[in-house]
Amino acid sequence: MSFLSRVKQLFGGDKTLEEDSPVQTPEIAAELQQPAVSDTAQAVHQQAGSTRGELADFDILEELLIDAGIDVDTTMSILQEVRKGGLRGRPTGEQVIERIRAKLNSVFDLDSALHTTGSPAVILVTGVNGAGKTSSIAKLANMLKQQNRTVLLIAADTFRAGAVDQLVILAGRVGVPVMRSVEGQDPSSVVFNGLQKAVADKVDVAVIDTAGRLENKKNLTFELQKVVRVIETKFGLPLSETLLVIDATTGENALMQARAFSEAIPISGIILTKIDSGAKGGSIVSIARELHIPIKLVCNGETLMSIKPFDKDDIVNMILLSE
Ligand SMILES: Nc1nc2c(ncn2[C@@H]2O[C@H](COP(=O)(O)OP(=O)(O)OP(=O)(O)O)[C@@H](O)[C@H]2O)c(=O)[nH]1
Ligand SMILES: [Mg+2]
Repeated sequence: MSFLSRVKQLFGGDKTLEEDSPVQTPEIAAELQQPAVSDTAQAVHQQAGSTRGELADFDILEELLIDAGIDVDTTMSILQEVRKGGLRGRPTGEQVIERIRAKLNSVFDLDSALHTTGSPAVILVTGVNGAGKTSSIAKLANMLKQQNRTVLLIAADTFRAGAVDQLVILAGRVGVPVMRSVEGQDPSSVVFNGLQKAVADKVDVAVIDTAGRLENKKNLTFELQKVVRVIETKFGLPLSETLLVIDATTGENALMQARAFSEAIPISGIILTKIDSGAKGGSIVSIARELHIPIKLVCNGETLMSIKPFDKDDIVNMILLSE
C-alpha cells in the first residue's frame, strides 16, 4: 500500500472537509478512492488500541514519513504544518496529504533550470559507482541533440576498465563525438584535450564523464578538484553545471553522498536516476532541504529517451505514491 493510501486510511475520508477540495492528479484521486486495506498502518492502529486518537495517529504519520525516507527534521516540520491550526477539528486524509504536498513543494522550490550557455557550455557529471553517470550523459546528449545543440562527450573516467568503451558505444548510438582516453590517464589531461577540441570545433556543450569512487574519497576529491581547476583556471571556462548523479533507490545514503561530493566541489544540481525502479525518493527531500541542491534532470528508464527536466509534481507524487 502506498504512503498516500496509508495516510488516507489513518485520517479517513473527507467527511470533515471544510476548505476547498485539494487539487489532485487522477492517479492520486484513484488511490484516494481505494478502500482501506488491512496492512501495517491498520495493524499499528489496532495495536494503538485504547490510545487511538489524534496523538496516536500523528505518531503513526511520523513513522510513515520516516519510513518513506524523509529525514527526521523534515518530518518534524511536516508534522508541525499538518497539525497547525486553521481547520476545525481533526484534518481529513486529503487535508493531511495536501499539507504534506505543500511542504514538499516548498522544499523543492529551487532553481531547477539546466544551464547550458557558454562557448562551449561545460557540464561535469559526477557520482558514485553505478549511479547512472554514463547512461545519463548519453541521455542528456540525446536531449541536447534534439534541441539542435552540438555536443562533445569527454571520457574522463580513466579509472574503470571498459568505461571509455561504454561511453563510446553510447555516443555512437546518439550520434555525438567523444574525446577518448586510455585507462590510467590523468582525467584532467583528457578534460583539457577535450575542451581544446570543443572550442576548436565550436561545439555548444561539452559533457564530462568521471569515475565514481566514493570509497577512495581522498583521491576522488583530489581528482575532481583538479578537473575543476583545469576547466576554470587553466582553461578559463566557467562550469555551466556540475551535476551529481543520485540513484533514487539509494535511501538515506544519498544524503551522505551529496554531502561528500559537495564538500569536494560545488554541486549545482542533481540528476536523479532509476525513478522507475520502485524508489521511495524521500532522501532527495533531505538533500534539497539541507544542501539546497536542486534536481535538474530525472531519468526513468534505460532508453536514450528516458530523461526529462525536473518536475516538482512528478517527484512529490513519486514520494507520496511510494510503497
Ligand atoms: N532502470 C533504470 N536503470 C538505469 C537508469 N539509469 C541508469 N541505469 C542503469 O544503471 C546501471 C549503471 O549505469 P551507468 O551509467 O553505467 O552508471 P555509472 O555511474 O556510469 O557507473 P560507473 O561508471 O561504474 O561509476 C546501468 O545498467 C544502467 O542501464 C534509470 O533511470 N533507470
Ligand atoms: Mg560510468
